Amino acid sequence: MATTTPGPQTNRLGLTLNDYKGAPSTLCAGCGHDAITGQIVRAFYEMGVEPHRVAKLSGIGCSSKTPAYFLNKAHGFNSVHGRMPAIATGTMLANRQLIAIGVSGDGDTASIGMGQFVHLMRRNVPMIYLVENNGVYGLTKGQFSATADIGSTLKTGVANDLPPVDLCALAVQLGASFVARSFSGDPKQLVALLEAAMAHRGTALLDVISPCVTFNNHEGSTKSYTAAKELDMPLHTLGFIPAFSPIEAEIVPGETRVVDMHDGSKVTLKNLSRDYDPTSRAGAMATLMESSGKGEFLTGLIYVNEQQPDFISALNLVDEPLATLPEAKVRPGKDVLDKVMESLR
Ligand SMILES: Cc1ncc(C[n+]2csc(CCOP(=O)(O)OP(=O)(O)O)c2C)c(N)n1
Ligand code: SF4
Repeated sequence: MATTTPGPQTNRLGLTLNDYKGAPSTLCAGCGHDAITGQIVRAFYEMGVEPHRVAKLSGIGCSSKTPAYFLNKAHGFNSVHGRMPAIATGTMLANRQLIAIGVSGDGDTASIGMGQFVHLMRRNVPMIYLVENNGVYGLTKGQFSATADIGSTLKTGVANDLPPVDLCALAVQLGASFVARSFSGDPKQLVALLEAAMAHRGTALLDVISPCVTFNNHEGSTKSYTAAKELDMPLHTLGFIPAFSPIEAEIVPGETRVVDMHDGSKVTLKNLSRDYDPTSRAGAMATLMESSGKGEFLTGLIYVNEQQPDFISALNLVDEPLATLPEAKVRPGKDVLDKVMESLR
């Protein structure tokens, strides 16, 4: 009797997981960044996003190389070190129909790119901003970055004595409307957060601890794989229900909190030990301060605000993306610009 081999699984667009993959990675074997890439591929596949609707953006660093390893058919721009936010802002202003994902490193964001990061967060530019946070500059061979914890040591034994920048606390303070922290070694949580970030309209910051196995995975590092696993304190177990899934799935009995996303999707948060409300900005700040004081590393959805207008709505732009707007409709029009130029001769 003839047997049929089952075909590859497909998502709601009829695409396979392979359709969301990129070039083979050239990073060190075991790098946390590659684990994150795998979850980005899965999240876009599960959400059934058309790859050509995605804009991948990055700066410079091992982390900033990773957009080459997912979504081959998406648009991509690899910018100068720390300058990805300006490019991302321009991209989204020109074409709001794109889904933007920026991948950065802790050096790229918290050191050279800090000024750009600050303004992207306060503008609430609609995009996913993912920091692959390993506490060091991986590409330039392991110097401390600004997110390294006090007392953390380099491979050589040199200790860091400067206080770390907490990117989540900074993002909440600056006005980002979705702030989460995760770990490259927790695929289930990371996929749920990525999917929720995709459904969110505004800046979704994902600060993901991603151990650098070559320069920051030794005893004495607080961002090694073992340390992250030991210190990790999940705020809640997370589930994400996209708007296209059956709605019954949302009703889970017990101490469950459901956050409604603007597109009808739901994030369900099942509290573990603490009663946590991710919609309170002051509560998010207090929780972050408390956990860093205790040396814990909190993961989960820390803050979300679905009401805050994103940068494009705040600017009151026309519905049609600027990228497709015919010249006749652009203001100031050509005749006005010609007159201005003439007056400057
Ligand atoms: C303007 C500029 N300054 C410095 C560098 C050198 N440089 C390249 S990558 C990098 C840091 C990368 O660290 P991080 O963003 O944490 O990414 P990782 O490699 O750890 O993923 C630096 C300082 C550069 N390329 N350009
Ligand atoms: S140097 Fe570190 S961050 Fe860079 S690829 Fe290797 S393990 Fe990853």
